[in-house]
Amino acid sequence: MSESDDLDLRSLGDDDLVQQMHDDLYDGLKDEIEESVNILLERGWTPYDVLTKALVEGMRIVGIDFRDGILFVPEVLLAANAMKAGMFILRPLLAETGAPSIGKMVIGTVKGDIHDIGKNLVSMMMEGAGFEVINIGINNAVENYLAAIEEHKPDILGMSALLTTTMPYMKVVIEALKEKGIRDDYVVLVGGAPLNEAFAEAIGADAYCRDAAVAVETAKEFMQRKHNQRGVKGTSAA
Ligand code: B1M
Repeated sequence: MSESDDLDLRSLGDDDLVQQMHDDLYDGLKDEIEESVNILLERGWTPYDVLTKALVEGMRIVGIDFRDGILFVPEVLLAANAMKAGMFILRPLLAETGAPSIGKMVIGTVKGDIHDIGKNLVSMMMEGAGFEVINIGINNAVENYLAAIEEHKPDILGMSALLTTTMPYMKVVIEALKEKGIRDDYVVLVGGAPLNEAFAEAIGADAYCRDAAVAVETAKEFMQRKHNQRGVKGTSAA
């Protein structure tokens, strides 16, 4: 039995509750995370603050102890499950802008990689910003990306990789786009903890996105440029 079983989460002040959520995430306590997310929302917290201050920060702590060999895969899986349960509640709230779609993105984690929390977070934030997002999941081979862009005709292709061993696969996908002569039809954005700008440039992506907020801003900038280009073309043709 965990400490949280006999703890009345509602009796905690906001700071203590957020602290407790970090502990509950660490312990993989899905029900407690769901309850706490709902409590914070009832108290008027924005979905974005619940996501970043309680869930993402909690997962950051899990990541440090995973790296240091204090937590192991089964425990991290439980933490990830709890995180996802919290995200599940927040997703529709973040997406609730009612705004017309400002662009379309296909996003997936690359082949050999099953990490999906960050990618899902990016999806949620993009939806919240008014993008239509087609999330093709994890472990995607080139063929999956090609099939998805063929079917959905997005403006943006997003790729995620969390492992140093899988990040080179992004280049494989970009090369495949080049071979098909369709590279320039899409804005390619990449992200994931081990990446950086230099890597994105080296593989021929359009931009590296450090986190979900940067992904949204970057995507918006590219969409703006696209609209401006259209505007210029429209003017000269007229
Ligand atoms: Co894994 N894992 N893991 N893991 N795991 C890491 C990545 C690691 C850094 C942990 C560590 O050692 N410190 C390490 C990689 C080391 C390396 O490559 N150098 C690692 C390892 C080694 C492994 C295994 C090999 C472990 C093993 O089996 N021995 C294995 C590999 C499995 C595989 O993929 N083939 C493995 C497995 C797992 C779990 C299944 C247990 C679980 C994943 C569960 C899931 O995702 N459903 C897991 C987790 C949870 C992690 C850590 C702890 C947390 C990742 C996470 O969710 N972060 C991670 C440690 C870490 O990153 N500090 C680790 C929270 C998330 C919000 O952040 O994903 O970075 P992040 O996403 C951010 C940005 O990066 C960016 O925006 C997001 C939101 O702000 N972003 C994008 C991400 N994708 C983007 C795409 C975009 C734009 C921005 O497109 C436009």
